[in-house]
Amino acid sequence: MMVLIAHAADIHLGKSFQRIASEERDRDIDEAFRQMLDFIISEHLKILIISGDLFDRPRPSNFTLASFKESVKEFLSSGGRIILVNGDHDTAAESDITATDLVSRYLNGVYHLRHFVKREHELNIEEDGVKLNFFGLGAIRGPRGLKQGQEIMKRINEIARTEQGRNIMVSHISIKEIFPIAEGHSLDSLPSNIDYYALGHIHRRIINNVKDGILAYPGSLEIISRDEIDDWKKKGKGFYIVDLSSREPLVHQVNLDIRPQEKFGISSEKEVQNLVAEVEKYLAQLYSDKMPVIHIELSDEIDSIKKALRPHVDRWQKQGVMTNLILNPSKAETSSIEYGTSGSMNELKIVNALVGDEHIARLIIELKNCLSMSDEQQCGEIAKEITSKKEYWDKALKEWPKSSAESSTQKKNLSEAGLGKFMG
Ligand SMILES: [Mn+2]
Repeated sequence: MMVLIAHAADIHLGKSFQRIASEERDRDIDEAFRQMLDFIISEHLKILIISGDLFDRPRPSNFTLASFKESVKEFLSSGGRIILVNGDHDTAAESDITATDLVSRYLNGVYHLRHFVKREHELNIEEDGVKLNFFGLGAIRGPRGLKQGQEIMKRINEIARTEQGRNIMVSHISIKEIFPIAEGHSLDSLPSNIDYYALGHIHRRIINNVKDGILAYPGSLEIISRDEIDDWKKKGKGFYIVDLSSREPLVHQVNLDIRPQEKFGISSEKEVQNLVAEVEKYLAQLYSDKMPVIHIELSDEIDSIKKALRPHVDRWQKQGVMTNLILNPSKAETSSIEYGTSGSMNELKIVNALVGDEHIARLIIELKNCLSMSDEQQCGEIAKEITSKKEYWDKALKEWPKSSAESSTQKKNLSEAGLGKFMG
């Protein structure tokens, strides 16, 4: 007899790829999710773990919620169960209930573990005579997140020790040793007596032996950021099927058929013909029934390159290729690989480079995080603090009118050239 469960993470339902500005591209996430569920149903699996970031926002649109319900209908009605924790993307302010709470309240078979220790009354799962114990640790926002996470993991450690069967920790956290540029927990601080650490947050695929168990990040289900293209080429995108029949879990990687993506770079007008040839070669060799997304990074001579590229970009678009021109990628481009929950060093660096004041930069990041959690009162306080820095604003306002006038002319030229739509 086999004890098999599916494990996915970082699905980001409802994500809109603003830069590509195509409804078809936005639908890819839903399609990947459905592809996964079809596979799980055809393999007769009954348990799907989602380790956070099921939704891209704490308040997804009604359309996204309805589409989720439609996607999981067949799996749930055939006796399937979905076990969730919140990720940093679908965590709301304390005062609000999250979309994951909503779907677990109103859909039978969906369980939201929250930060928790064990709920026998809700989750008494036995597969082929093996008891499965699920322990949850969702994303915790704010500066105390790591510390609270440590406390929850200590409790998990104590309870897991006394359990029979298989212990599965479902969590949305970053691990320092695996992803050093973000703040995270150390491998050492993870609870012991766990057979399978079902993790989410890092969008790459990782499988490691840790303590007495296996730690696994299935990675994001689709390519969420272009930083993930290299990992997708090496390891694919999709989810895991985990065999818990024996004490040592066996992890099988399942790859989904997703839209191909490729990155190109150019820094001089002289390289345009080369670049066009390179792109044409890539398109000709592509083996996929989906048209690709191509990202082109322009790092210098931007205006002249844009102009020279325009007819080619138009032609590719007409063929159905989705293009994303990135201007000055090193200067202003933020990366959507997941960072720590209280803002990352990279994010701070980027905002600081724009505003030239680290304290203001920290406040702006805090305000951004606050607004995405929809806690209006707290956001108001942060906004007040930002606007009260009189010295900074006096200086900044003297310097700003010039640069904002420049950028509005640039915008106008872009839309006249018809290129605006590629740069959304
Ligand atoms: Mn994520």
